[in-house]
Amino acid sequence: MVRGGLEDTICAIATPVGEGGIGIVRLSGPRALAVASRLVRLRSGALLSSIATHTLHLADLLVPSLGQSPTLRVEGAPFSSGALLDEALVVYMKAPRSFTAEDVVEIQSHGGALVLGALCEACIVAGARLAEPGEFTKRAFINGRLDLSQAEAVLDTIRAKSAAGLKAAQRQLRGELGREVEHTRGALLMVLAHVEAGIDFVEEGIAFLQREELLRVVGEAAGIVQKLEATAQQGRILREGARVVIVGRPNVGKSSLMNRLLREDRSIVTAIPGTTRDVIEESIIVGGVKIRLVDTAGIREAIDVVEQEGIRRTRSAQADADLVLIVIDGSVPLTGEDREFMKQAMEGKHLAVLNKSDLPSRIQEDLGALGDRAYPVSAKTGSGIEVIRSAIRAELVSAGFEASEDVTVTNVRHAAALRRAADSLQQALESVRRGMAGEFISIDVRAAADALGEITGAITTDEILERIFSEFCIGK
Ligand SMILES: Nc1nc2c(ncn2[C@@H]2O[C@H](COP(=O)(O)OP(=O)(O)OP(=O)(O)O)[C@@H](O)[C@H]2O)c(=O)[nH]1
Ligand SMILES: [Mg+2]
Repeated sequence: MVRGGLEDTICAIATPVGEGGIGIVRLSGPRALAVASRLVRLRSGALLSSIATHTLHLADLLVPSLGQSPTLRVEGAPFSSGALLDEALVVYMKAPRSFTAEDVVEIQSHGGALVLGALCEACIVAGARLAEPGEFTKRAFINGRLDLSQAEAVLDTIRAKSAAGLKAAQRQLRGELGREVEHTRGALLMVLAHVEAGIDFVEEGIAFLQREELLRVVGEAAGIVQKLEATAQQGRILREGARVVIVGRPNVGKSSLMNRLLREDRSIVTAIPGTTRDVIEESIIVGGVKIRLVDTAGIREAIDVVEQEGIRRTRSAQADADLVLIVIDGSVPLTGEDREFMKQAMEGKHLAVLNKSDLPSRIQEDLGALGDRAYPVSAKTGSGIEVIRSAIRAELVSAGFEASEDVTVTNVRHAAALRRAADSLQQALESVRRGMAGEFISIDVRAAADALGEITGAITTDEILERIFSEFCIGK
């Protein structure tokens, strides 16, 4: 990992652009105090270098001696050496007790864009360099103050759009995710050491780790990883909403159900099978959860090209649904198409809706596994719709989740790494069960440990760091 650049002292405006009562310019790096000393004159007359760490001091900010460099220009207007820029409060935070774990000086001046811009310029003249996006947080990570998941939580905290999102980011910022992941990775590395020792000594026939013990430790790790991964899905649904797709054969009342749930006539309803030919999407809030409801074309042997395309879209919508509502017309006997549907949809998360309950039921047969999860409704009269609403919500957000204080994974990168770790651990468990050689087991355990290491940054590449920190803005 490139640790270069740390010898530079960086500066940036740390507060948002625009007018504010105060604005902050932050300096971090080995020369933070020296740079600040060139523009800060304490009102007390003391030297900046003599103040106690973490104490606040009133000061005048002066344009530093410009030497050979051209005049400092603020919006075209020249400021010469020694000119007064503003008055400010200045705080020095001695390494390592600062956000970056380096020497930090924060200058709190008035919050105008011009003042802050000039102040930043003055810091650069005095020897600092403008920070790159996310560079302060990156330094905190490189200096070991934060693990990578915590660094990302800084960004999530800044960007949080909902109370649930903020809560999750704060837990991650406290390092809870990092600790759980590192603990699991540690267990896997222990397994790895044993298994690899076993490989080396296989001739002597020494079993370094009993098979049962191996299954137990790897199984436990797999359980933790899966649990974390599950929270990622829940977290995403709470933050971004869920996609609920309505499917069923033509004319069963999909569009009518959609309109009922939306409480508006969004989708066209007619008695002609094959009315809906495209995917129709609309958002609703159900019990505080945002839902993107999707009405689709009924699936049957398509009559024309338009319908074929509609059906293709139905299938793709169904494939990336968080929940599928299978609509069945209860007023006519089940058809082969209905059964086909039920079979497919049951592979993922689904609810069965027995529509047209205002008409006499003609479904005599057993609905199979759908039976106890089939909700009778009438899209025509509205009966049963509220039950469907709460069932949808209950399917999407498990009861214990919102109340729980457990670690929640909210970051897409973390979720992807957990997915990979979970897959590798399943693979490893399979190999152990089948009595495969240690080499095979260790490959997968290693892959899982590495995937977990990416979350905390224990294992990481410059490319990953680059991508993560470039999402930050300058000053963070
Ligand atoms: N009696 C009764 N009729 C209904 C009910 N729901 C829908 N219908 C009727 O069934 C017919 C088809 O309704 P749609 O909502 O267009 O059905 P769809 O599944 O969207 O049909 P396609 O878009 O063609 O796939 C219409 O004539 C509706 O009035 C219901 O609950 N009871
Ligand atoms: Mg329709």
